[in-house]
Amino acid sequence: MTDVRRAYYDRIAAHGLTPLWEVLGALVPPEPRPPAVPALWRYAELREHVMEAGRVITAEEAERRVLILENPGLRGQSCITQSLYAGLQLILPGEVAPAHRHTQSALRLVLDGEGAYTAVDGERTTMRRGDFIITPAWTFHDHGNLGDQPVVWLDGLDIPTVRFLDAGFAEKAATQVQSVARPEGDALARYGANLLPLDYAPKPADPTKVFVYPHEKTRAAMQAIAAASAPDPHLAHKQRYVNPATGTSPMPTIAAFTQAIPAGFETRALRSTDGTIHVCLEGSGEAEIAGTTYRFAENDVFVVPSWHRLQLRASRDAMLFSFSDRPVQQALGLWREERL
Ligand code: 1HN
Repeated sequence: MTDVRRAYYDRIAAHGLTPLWEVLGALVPPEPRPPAVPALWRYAELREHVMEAGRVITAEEAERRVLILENPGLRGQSCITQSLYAGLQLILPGEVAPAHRHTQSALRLVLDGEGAYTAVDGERTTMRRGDFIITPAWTFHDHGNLGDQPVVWLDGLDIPTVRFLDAGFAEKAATQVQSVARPEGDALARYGANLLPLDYAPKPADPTKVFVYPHEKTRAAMQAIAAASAPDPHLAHKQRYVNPATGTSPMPTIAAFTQAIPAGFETRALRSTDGTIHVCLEGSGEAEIAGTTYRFAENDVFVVPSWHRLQLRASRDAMLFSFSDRPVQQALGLWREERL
């Protein structure tokens, strides 16, 4: 840079000004250049460290005893992509994670152990492996473990999105454990059985009142689909979780998907602008992300950043759960996908 320019930049800096032409290329890149990098977390290697958290702090003291899955390209920022947060939460027998609410939306995917519950706005649901559970924005939620095993699940939240918008609010509930207002299964019966109350008229961005998507049902549906049709070249068998009352994503900021890949099948490369977190629920295989191969097995988590090519191969019949910020991008007209 010339001395004339340098001196000029220094002078205007004192007035809160800086030249666009020095940063234009980085501000408006020809295609996404996410700072997040591809990464995989092997549950078999993490499990002992997660259990150790149970000896270091109680759930009550921690409020939420979670180890954050921090993207290696975004260390110190508590996120797995620029828009999403993910972590592994542990709750030990007899513990409670106290009731609170916040404007951040959360999902849980149950990975290990049984006997815990999550309560959302006065209704509990027993957490079983593979269950997809949501706590929409501003709903009170607490967790408890009435069983005799440690229970671990993956949390996914839109924390970085809400932080970016400076729209975060949070508060603790008056009591640690919410009183039970409705029996278990009530929301599924009212809103998740191809039936709706007559006076229920949700707005398009309202989260679903169905706050648990039992794995048993998802698995049965995916097996029926896989048995009835050839896999799609790019997706194998992939379905999106929906708000059954509107057909939109369960929560306005996070989309979630289930995917079945038959043993021996390899998907063609695909890339999309929504950086996506994947969890292997069943089986095993490989994810080739922008040319690097990651082997995955049960409970492993891997992240595919925006616009990175993904190819999936199953060595044993695989079932993957995944989530991303796709509904945000679609609402803003930004989402793109390329099938190669
Ligand atoms: C939260 O409320 C939970 O409810 C988990 O289990 C992780 C991370 C940041 C902020 C709130 C939960 C969270 C969280």
